[in-house]
Amino acid sequence: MKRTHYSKDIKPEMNGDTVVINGWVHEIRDFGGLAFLIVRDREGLMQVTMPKKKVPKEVVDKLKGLSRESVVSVTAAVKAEAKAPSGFELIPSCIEVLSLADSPLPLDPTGKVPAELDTRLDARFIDIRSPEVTAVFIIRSNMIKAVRDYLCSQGCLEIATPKIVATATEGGTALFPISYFEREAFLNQSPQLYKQMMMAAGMDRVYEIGPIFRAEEHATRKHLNEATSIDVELSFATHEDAMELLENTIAYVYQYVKDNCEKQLKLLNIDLQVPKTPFKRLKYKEAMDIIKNDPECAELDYGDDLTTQAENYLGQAIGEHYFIVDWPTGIRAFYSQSCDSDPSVCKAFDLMHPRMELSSGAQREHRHDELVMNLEARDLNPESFKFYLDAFRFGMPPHAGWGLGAERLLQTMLNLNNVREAVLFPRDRVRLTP
Ligand code: ATP
Ligand code: AMO
Repeated sequence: MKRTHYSKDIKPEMNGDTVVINGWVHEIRDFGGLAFLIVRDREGLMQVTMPKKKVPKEVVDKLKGLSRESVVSVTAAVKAEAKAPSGFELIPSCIEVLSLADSPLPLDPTGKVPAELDTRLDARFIDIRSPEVTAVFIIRSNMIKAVRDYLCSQGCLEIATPKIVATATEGGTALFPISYFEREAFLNQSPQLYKQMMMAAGMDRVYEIGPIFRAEEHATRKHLNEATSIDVELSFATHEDAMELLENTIAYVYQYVKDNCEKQLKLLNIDLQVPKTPFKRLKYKEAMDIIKNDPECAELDYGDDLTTQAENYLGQAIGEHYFIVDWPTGIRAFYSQSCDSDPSVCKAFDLMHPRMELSSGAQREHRHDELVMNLEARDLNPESFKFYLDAFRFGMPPHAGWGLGAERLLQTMLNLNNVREAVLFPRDRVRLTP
């Protein structure tokens, strides 16, 4: 049963070698004298060919009662065969049935019978078996590895911060309360306060890839209630430095996926174009001037946050990744630093993909007294932020950073219709299982 090869590692040149493969029964085709068993593993499909005269009877007999999606281990000889899909077929000397699958199946992983996303998510473990869905998650794994490799290469240390917290950080969305012994606590919306505190701790450049929780009430194609955030914070850095690291991270990830996931991209029919850096920087005011041309955004004024319609209109006008900079101070989080020359504008930015916002960031207010004023201006109580504010009293370097939604990055890279397709087990307004 010990696997010797994944499907992708078997080559026609191995003609005559004996291999052990493990996987699921993707298809059974029995033509009397000749039967084919298509076995699928994580990496692809393999054809097990059984000319009944040449294969021992006890092996052929294993086909009786064998159902699709059963788990098998097959010991077989490799035979180069130009007519087989991968240029080889496997002639079995032993088939072990490790787990017999019930029927009917809740879902067809061969994709021949299409299913709605909801039905797919209900039977997610079997949905993920389909080669296209597996490909999405192989790419996700590569994407996360690329982010780690790149941020490490840029001198960032990986950190882990608490997910059970006492305060909100992102004003716009609601918190999930939990009971924490006799006190009220919340699931974290962002590692914001903690990554900033790591600047006071002297960690200099940090990143975290971790869960964030947001009580978004509505169902959209880009919002999850549990998402993965890629967070970065850099000391002695400006928002310009943070934007540069962000655009380079995006370009690196695209290039890495293009180079390492060729097979998966092909399966998903994606011709991945690595975005060119530097990305366009559009001032919020300039963005508003463009949006004004859209009659559906007529009610939007300077000082408003961008609606989904406005984001879409802008995205179509620009057509590639871009930054929106120079935001009105009033609509950005308290930790953003305003511009010295004009405090009504702040050093915050959003990274946009034509389809949606991918990331937000800013140069932070690192001066204690100004930070307290920012909190008060937003009717937030500095007392609730004492543990955070203390970090600004005993030596806090200037710093900047960003948060990038991993699912949105994957969704836009692979042109997935719904952000739920970028998560194994999405959590939304109605979905708590599986
Ligand atoms: P962020 O979480 O950084 O705010 P976002 O892309 O969700 O990122 P928002 O500013 O929250 O950006 O939202 C942009 C627009 O998306 C909103 O103006 C609103 O039109 C729409 N939107 C945001 N949240 C929801 C939601 N939960 N349901 C429906 N629409 C939403
Ligand atoms: P923000 O609230 O913009 O900023 O979040 C950063 C990024 O996280 C992703 N994201 C989500 N993805 C899916 N579903 C959601 N409900 C969801 N909410 C957020 C988006 C978004 O751009 N503390 C700041 C970051 C910073 O300044 O460093 C923050 O959390 O891709």
